[in-house]
Amino acid sequence: MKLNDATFQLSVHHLRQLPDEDLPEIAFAGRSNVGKSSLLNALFNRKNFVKVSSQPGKTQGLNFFLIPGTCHFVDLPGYGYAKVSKQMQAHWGALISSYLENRRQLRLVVVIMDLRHEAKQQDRELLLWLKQRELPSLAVYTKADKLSGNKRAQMAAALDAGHGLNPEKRVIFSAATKLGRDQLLAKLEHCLSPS
Ligand SMILES: Nc1nc2c(ncn2[C@@H]2O[C@H](COP(=O)(O)OP(=O)(O)OP(=O)(O)O)[C@@H](O)[C@H]2O)c(=O)[nH]1
Ligand SMILES: [Mg+2]
Repeated sequence: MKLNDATFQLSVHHLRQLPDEDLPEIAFAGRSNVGKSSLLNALFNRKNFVKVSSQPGKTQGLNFFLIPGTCHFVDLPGYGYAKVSKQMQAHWGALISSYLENRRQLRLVVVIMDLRHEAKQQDRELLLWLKQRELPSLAVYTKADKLSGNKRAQMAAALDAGHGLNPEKRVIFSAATKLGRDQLLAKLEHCLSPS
């Protein structure tokens, strides 16, 4: 995957703005502020290419990044941020769910969680919702740099149990140290390869 050639393509706020190319898409979802945009920067090996903020609710709209000839990465707005108005939350929710539900090009939804937190209801609901729709998902436990080795293994096991995930189906990651980057890229490439 030629990540060095990646470019930002567009930010989608309405379904009619979705690109009509046939390229496969990989979407990155998760709670607000969990580190979705930082994970993309780590994959692209670039700082601040995707806008990151310590304030939740930074990413608005569905941001499409083009990896020429290969795929689109789609950075989704985070869910579960209470300070965004109910109306905005409803609009985002509707936009994201209709995108996930109807998008023919979608190959994989990467569901990003904070390794320091216990299994959250919203993540569980998203994973279940994806499973019911037979949409492939991959869990990533990020911010691993914030925990010691022992604690990492302990929290990862708790998240696996909380979400009923096989350790084969998730990656422990850090955008700060790039831990797990190669493993994650291998899994993304695998899902794009024709079966
Ligand atoms: N130490 C550490 N900090 C991280 C990591 N990933 C993200 N952060 C920090 O977490 C905060 C949120 O990161 P973002 O990448 O903007 O999170 P997001 O999920 O895209 O947030 P929204 O777009 O608001 O939903 C920023 O302050 C990042 O620097 C990580 O792996 N390690
Ligand atoms: Mg973001």
